Amino acid sequence: MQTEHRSLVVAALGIAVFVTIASTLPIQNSIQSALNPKPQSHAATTQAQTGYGDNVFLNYGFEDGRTNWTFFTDTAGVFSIITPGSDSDKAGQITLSAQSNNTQIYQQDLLLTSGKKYRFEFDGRALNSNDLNVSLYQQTDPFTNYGINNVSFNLNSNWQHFYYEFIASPENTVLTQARLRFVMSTRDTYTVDNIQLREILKIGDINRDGVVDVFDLGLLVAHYGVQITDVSDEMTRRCDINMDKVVNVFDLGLLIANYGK
Ligand SMILES: [Ca+2]
Ligand SMILES: [Ca+2]
Ligand SMILES: [Ca+2]
Repeated sequence: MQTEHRSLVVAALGIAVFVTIASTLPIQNSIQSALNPKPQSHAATTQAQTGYGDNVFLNYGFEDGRTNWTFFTDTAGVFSIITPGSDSDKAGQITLSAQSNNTQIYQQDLLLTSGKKYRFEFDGRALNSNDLNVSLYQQTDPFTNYGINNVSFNLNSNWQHFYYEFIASPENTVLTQARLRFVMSTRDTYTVDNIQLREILKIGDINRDGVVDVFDLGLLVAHYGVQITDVSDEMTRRCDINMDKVVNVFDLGLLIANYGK
């Protein structure tokens, strides 16, 4: 086992050196363009992309009104459908007219597979720039967290696109009863649209073009050794394939294991 691991590291580093050299050659331009990630366009969020599975949410953009979404408030709050949405006809809006300890919209019966990597995304805004907190958990007792644990998203009065990537947990379980909820507590008007949760299909496909190849390796090498912090950009985060907060040999090993796929 130890020997196998060492061999992998040696092989990985060999390829890393190759890519470092290759990046000084004409291929540099291609690697550079891959380094400039495509903007988080709204168009990209409304259709399946290569390298992603299907969106697990139904009525993800509120075009069917409130269908599939459940609203709860312990105070004076209203869930309504407004128009226009961020890039479509409709969006979901929660108007909270008092401080609340428990106001939420959620969708449940979401199907996930533990150990798989997922990307959660949505468009959001809040008139007075308050936070939305998101959790993904088992909808029944014991309410096990499935990978998004009360994560705060800082909304402001303009539409912004947010995302969060995670590995569904716990291990070795089919998560048939997942619920994702948005929780809001401060008096404000919150609007959300294009809510997505999709499996990232190809481990190591850092630039998300559907194949794991030299361009992904180039990106990983370019970010090699970088620690992931709250301010890290998306591409740096993607290079940390195993999500242990540093781009290192383990990420390289995962990429190489999937190389050419
Ligand atoms: Ca919409
Ligand atoms: Ca790729
Ligand atoms: Ca890592």
